[in-house]
Amino acid sequence: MKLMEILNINDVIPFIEGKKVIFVTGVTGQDGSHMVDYLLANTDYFIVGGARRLSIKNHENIKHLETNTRFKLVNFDLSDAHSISKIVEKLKPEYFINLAAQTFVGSSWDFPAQTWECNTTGVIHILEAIRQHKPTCRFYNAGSSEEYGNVAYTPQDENHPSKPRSPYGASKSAARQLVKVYRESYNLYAVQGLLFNHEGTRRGEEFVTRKITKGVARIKKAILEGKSFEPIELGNVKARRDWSDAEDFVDGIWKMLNQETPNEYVLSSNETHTIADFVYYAFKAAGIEGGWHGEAESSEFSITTQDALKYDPVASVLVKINPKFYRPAEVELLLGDSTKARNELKWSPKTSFEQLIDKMVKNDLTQVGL
Ligand code: NDP
Ligand code: GDR
Repeated sequence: MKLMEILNINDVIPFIEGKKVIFVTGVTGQDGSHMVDYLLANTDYFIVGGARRLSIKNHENIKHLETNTRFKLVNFDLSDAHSISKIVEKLKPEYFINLAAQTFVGSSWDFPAQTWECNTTGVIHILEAIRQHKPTCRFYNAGSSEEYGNVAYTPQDENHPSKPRSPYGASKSAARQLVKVYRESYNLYAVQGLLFNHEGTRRGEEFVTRKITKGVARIKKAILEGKSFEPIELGNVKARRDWSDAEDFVDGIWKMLNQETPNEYVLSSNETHTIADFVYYAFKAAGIEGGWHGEAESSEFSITTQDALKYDPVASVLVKINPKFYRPAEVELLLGDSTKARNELKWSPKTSFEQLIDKMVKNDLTQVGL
């Protein structure tokens, strides 16, 4: 794979002269890479993506953009106010879409200060840069249903109070207040969407959906090859999430950025499922019927079809619980109400829960050569 160069800001200038620019951060991640694809397909803007310089590049999600003449990468780190200011001053973007963050809720207890630095202080750096250098730039910051936390009512809409349960949720909640303060103080078009979980084939491997679909592919391959396999190990499978397809959400983000007045919107599927349900449908998508039995930490998911006859009871266990994946505090139930976005933005998700799982499992089966 040829590796895309990450340019310094001054080296990007010749490419954007006379062009209108959108700056997107987090482009090596799931949403950022889908956002770039969406903007290249649906707008005429030149897209500059912000990416960190790493010793070993992680450009898997954007490798298809290597030769695209409307896309360049620039060095970007949320923790560096000076370079963020320079980027806004030199690019003078029409839109700044911030999809970079410390995104893993589980890690936010291990790195609370770094989570705050990226997800909250980083947003102040961006807001200040926009205020000073390009106040007409429209700004999107990625907010999260994790801000709701220990929910007060169900389903959760834009009016639901902020009750975060993790340093991650708290960092996003504080960022929302900052975006609102800058919007009201300086009349900026600055919005933070309230996005429920969204997944897909570019999802990071430690998030539960991708961990499951990759595990399903690994186990399916082992079964087909007649080999033994280790079960997938999960934490709290009783938690409920409102899952959608990330590709549907980037359209909602773009619509939020293009209203007459800036406003906050929930994007969600308006359905909730347990992690245990996700496991069931993921194995089903790979042609493996299984069932849950046992309670709490001794729950197991094992093969229930006649395939099971080929295995001894231990070898037929597909998923088991490992308490190390439990979190210090859990968000037990998330269910969105995206009526406002559906009515005002004319947005709705296109991919169903089962279609999403099917797509992710098929992709991971292909990746293991099936
Ligand atoms: P990913 O984890 O897939 O991507 C995160 C991106 O942020 C990566 O490109 C990562 O770069 C980059 N990043 C992390 N730290 C820094 C930093 N210090 N400076 C610059 N870049 C950094 O996340 P998603 O695409 O899933 O999420 C996008 C946004 O949406 C995030 O803000 C997330 O919190 C939020 N969100 C996501 C939801 C979801 O379900 N996916 C739901 C609600 C909100 P690198 O590749 O170098 O690590
Ligand atoms: P979440 O996503 O915390 O909702 O944050 P994640 O997939 O990490 O967890 C979802 C739920 O699954 C439970 N779980 C496990 N989670 C992981 N990662 N690994 C496991 O083994 C496991 N077992 C059970 C978790 O406890 C949790 O209840 C995602 C991120 O994309 C955030 O950035 C975003 O803001 C929110 O979604 C909305």
